[in-house]
Amino acid sequence: MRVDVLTLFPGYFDGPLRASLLGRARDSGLLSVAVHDLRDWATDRHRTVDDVPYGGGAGMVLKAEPFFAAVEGLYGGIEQRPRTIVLTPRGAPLAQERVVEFAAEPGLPLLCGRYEGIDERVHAALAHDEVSIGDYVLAGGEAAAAVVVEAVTRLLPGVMGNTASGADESFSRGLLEYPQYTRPAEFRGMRVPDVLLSGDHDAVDRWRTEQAEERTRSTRPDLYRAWSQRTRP
Ligand code: 6GU
Repeated sequence: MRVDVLTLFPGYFDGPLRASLLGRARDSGLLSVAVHDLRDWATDRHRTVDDVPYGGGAGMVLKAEPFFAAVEGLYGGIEQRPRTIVLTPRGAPLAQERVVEFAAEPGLPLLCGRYEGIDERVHAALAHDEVSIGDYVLAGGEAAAAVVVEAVTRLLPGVMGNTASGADESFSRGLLEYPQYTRPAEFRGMRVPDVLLSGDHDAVDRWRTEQAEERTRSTRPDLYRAWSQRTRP
């Protein structure tokens, strides 16, 4: 998988792309990420990438030209670009279903906006997907782009062995994870539930399902409603 990040803050990605899973995926050649400074495609002496909004109002808007020039430069033309993602608070909230689709693409251009916005013609002519990572305000799309890269990378064949699949299934099953424990059986007065020490695998499965349901019901009523409607129509 080839990822191209377009950003005003390339330095933002130095840490996340080297650490842990992403660092290993890149070292082994399963993932290649190139982080590009949008200013490299500005054409004036001051390398300007933003301008005042037509119609007035606060803040600056990222210009269309550098994004188009970058995509043309990187892929040899707009038409040849892979599935292109714009990271923006107006996008659809990222969910695992979409991550699975992204992971099947040969390449992903990730276009990072600033909060005030990007010229609409970038959205209209370049974006296949508009992605947000939640209902809160970030200064720009960089953190969201890092989230997309990490979520996608752990699904790439060879990156995680088979340790991903189990946990992913339980998420796509529509429930949050059940509680996990490891040794010791008692820690500072807190005991591991007896059922987990019982060796009764059916009882363990029942307990885990109950716990997952209860946890989902109390912290994610939206997921819980969808889950109960799916299994009990
Ligand atoms: Cl993708 N960008 C910004 N600026 N804020 C966000 C976001 C993205 N997703 C959630 N909040």
